[in-house]
Amino acid sequence: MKNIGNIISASLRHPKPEGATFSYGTAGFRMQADFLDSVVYRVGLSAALRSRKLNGQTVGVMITASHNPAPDNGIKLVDPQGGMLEKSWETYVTSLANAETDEELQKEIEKIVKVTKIDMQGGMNVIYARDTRPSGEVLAQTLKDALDAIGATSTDHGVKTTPQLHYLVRALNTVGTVSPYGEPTESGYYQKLSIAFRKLLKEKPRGSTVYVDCANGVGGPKLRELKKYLGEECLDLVITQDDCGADFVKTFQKPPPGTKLTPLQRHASLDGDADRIIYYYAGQDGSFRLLDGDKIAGLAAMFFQDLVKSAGIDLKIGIVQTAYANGNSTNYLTKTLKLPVTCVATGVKHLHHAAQRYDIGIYFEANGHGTVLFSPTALALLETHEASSPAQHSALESLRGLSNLINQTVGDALSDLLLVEAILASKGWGPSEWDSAYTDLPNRLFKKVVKDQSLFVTTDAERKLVKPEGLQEKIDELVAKYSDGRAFVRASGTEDLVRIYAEAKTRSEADDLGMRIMALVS
Ligand code: NG1
Repeated sequence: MKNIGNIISASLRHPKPEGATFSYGTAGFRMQADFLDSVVYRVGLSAALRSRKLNGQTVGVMITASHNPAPDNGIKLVDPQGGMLEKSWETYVTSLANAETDEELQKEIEKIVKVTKIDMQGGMNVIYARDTRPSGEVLAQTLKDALDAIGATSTDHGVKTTPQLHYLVRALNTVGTVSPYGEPTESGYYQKLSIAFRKLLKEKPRGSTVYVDCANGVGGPKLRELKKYLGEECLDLVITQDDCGADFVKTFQKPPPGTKLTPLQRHASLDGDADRIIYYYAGQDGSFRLLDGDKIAGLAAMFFQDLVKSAGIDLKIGIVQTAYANGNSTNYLTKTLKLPVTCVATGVKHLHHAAQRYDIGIYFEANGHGTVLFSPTALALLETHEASSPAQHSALESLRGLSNLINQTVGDALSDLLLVEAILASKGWGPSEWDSAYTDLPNRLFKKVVKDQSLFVTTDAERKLVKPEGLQEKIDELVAKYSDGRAFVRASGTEDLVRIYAEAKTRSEADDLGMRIMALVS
């Protein structure tokens, strides 16, 4: 390989911490930023190789640790259609990250080129961006070092939300094709979303007020930018930068400290890189109400089902959830709406993949990561179907608008915010009407640090433990004692610990079940 000398000599500036083991998990590589330098360098090399493998199509690299604490950072790859990196390549990236010496690094690169049959003659194109973490700038420089050394053409897109980078990758790779995704710029992204939103709001331009906490992250400045394109007559966004964000609100089931909730006023919280959102509000009685990813999925499912019916078209709608979905949300989707629900392992890549099997695939994790995917068949039908009544015409127009409004590459807090607001405006609903579809079963989510999380092996979309032996039986015995009891234990893919989830008919039962299972885990 002609640049191998450059690659190895630049690698000397980015040595791997001795003995460290890295793995490309559900969110790419994520850890304390101080340990990331060599990983970032090698991810840069991987991105260039991936681009070369795909004939020079643009590959994306995002530097972010989402909701993790500020001293952490992370890095992940985006494939040319804007989705997550193809599974088989996670192994290659991991092997590069773990090469102990520069000789090993060279061998691993040559192995990848050989095994994946890469023709190294030709261009490599990579774009990258980062969130607002202080460590991002230096890591971006390391990435550039790798891309220069291997001879890739690269563009630094500076600070972006994760979904914006996914958008840019897809938009760049579809310029001049039959289905261009949008103008490949940040303003192209805002234009696409705001035009679709304004169209959807056609008869009801006066939007409501939403207080959006942007978790002190990149969502803040980007939402402010989007607000300029939307115009206040469409939606009155009050943007705040609390330190907590979606994860805090979801985990502790309370508003960010210092946030006062006025009854029926809606609030939303994003996470650090703006790829997830949850809503919440205070009921008439002042009690805190969470409208999480499950509630968003339910709202979207109900709305899409109505629109497809009104449009008189035949499209299969399905929902994808994980084991963390509230039991009553699954009941609502399957029993009230009578729609198919698939349960998959945690991590958006699993949900995204499963959602692609439907014409309209709605996927949300309970914590607010998610989006709605339209299959090529669905998009073609929406394009060509001729309405035979004004009602059909209006439903078709709404579906077309939604297909542009919703980020098709990955869950996107900004796009999901507009999706929720478009549905609420269309129905004339506030948060309590939305919330009334079903009542969540009380639930608790615990974390426990254990000696070795790899000893916890699951099956059945992570709902059952296969190992440690005998533990699942003990969990089953406990669960059977609680009405509407459900619980599971799994190793986190993003932190070195085990998560314990429990739900039951009453708050005290859910707490009790969760605590008892906590005591079983070591
Ligand atoms: P892990 O750490 O594997 O549980 C967490 C979230 C996922 C997802 C990933 C980031 C929970 C229970 N888990 O995964 O839903 O958001 O981080 O991709 O919220």
